[in-house]
Amino acid sequence: MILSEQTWRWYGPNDPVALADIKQAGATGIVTALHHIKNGEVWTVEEVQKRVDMIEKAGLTWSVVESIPVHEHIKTQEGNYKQYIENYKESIRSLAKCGVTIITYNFMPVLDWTRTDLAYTMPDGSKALRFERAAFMAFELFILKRPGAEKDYSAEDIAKAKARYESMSQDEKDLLVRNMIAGLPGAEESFTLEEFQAQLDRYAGTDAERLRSNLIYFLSEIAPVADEVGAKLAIHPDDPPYAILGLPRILSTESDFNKLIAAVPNQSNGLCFCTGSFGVRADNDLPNMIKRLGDRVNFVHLRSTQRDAEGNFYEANHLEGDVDMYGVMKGFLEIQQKRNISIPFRPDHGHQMIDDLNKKTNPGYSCIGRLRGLAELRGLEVGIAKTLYAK
Ligand code: DNO
Repeated sequence: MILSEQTWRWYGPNDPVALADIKQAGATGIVTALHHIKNGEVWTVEEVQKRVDMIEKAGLTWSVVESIPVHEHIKTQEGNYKQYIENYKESIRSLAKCGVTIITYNFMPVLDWTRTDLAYTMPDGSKALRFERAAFMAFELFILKRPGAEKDYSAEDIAKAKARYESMSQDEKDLLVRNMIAGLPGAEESFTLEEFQAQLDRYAGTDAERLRSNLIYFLSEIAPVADEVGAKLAIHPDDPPYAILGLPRILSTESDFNKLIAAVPNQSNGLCFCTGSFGVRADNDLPNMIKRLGDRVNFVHLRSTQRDAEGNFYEANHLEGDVDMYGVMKGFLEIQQKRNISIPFRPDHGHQMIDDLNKKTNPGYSCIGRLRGLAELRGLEVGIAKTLYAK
């Protein structure tokens, strides 16, 4: 019986959650990145090895990189993008030399994940991350004032956005701007409003097809290197999984991912199956998707969201919300038995709760909420595995 590898995201030495805490949470693998190295630069063997040693000293293993950021110029194929791709290859080689062979990345233009509210109070007093559509539209239409944005919305939406904008105090507006563009943890960039609009403008000539072909070019360059050194790539889906801010999005569904595999069938070309990102779309059938894509799943993020009819969603407890976590876990176990390997997962995000409510934490990445998530997921996994596979 093969069980998955329990991992935990750690933001490095400045993370308020220490490696020793992670050990107590019962995870064995660390998911991290060299956040101090500038986007686009090479991760040298020396820097990688230093981090490996730090993690191993705590009795843990560096299992997954999340992420080597993809430089914006690679996404739009401008400027020095060829050099940045060479640097990316070099980083993959350095990691593999130090035994770190699962590499997560994303190809979302400008922003990584996006939420409007980082402290949405749940009925039990814990705080969750939330995407509120009216607040998002208010930001886009009335704060950022993105040229042409009105064309993406109905008159009814615009009226809702206006009412929402008018209901906000200046402090609430400032907070919304910060939440949107000052960079959630893991996002490597943060901007002022002017810089942000300038970044969006860079995509004027890059529609979804163009972005996809730039991703395919990038993959066709790096996947052979990953194959050669025994590394596995894991692209993270779009979050939220649809186009926003007039930017193209190309990894929101199963068919988006299948297009990448058809174009770049290399063994190393794979997926980070994120139930929280994919799960925001009701048309993504997660338990069947994980089974069908199973041969290409190199890493898994487990979390659930709760949608409503307005297009809002918040992050639910791991076993609640819209995601059929039982079905996903069953599929996940099945693919591991079939492939005869243990695949890492991490409890993705968690509510800020209990003592963490009084601490400064990384939004979504406080300790206790993720500890709860991991404990629930671990129990679910063992329960299913013993029922199905124990002899
Ligand atoms: C958010 C994360 C993302 C993810 C990147 C992967 O919590 O899931 O920031 O790490 O998109 O490149």
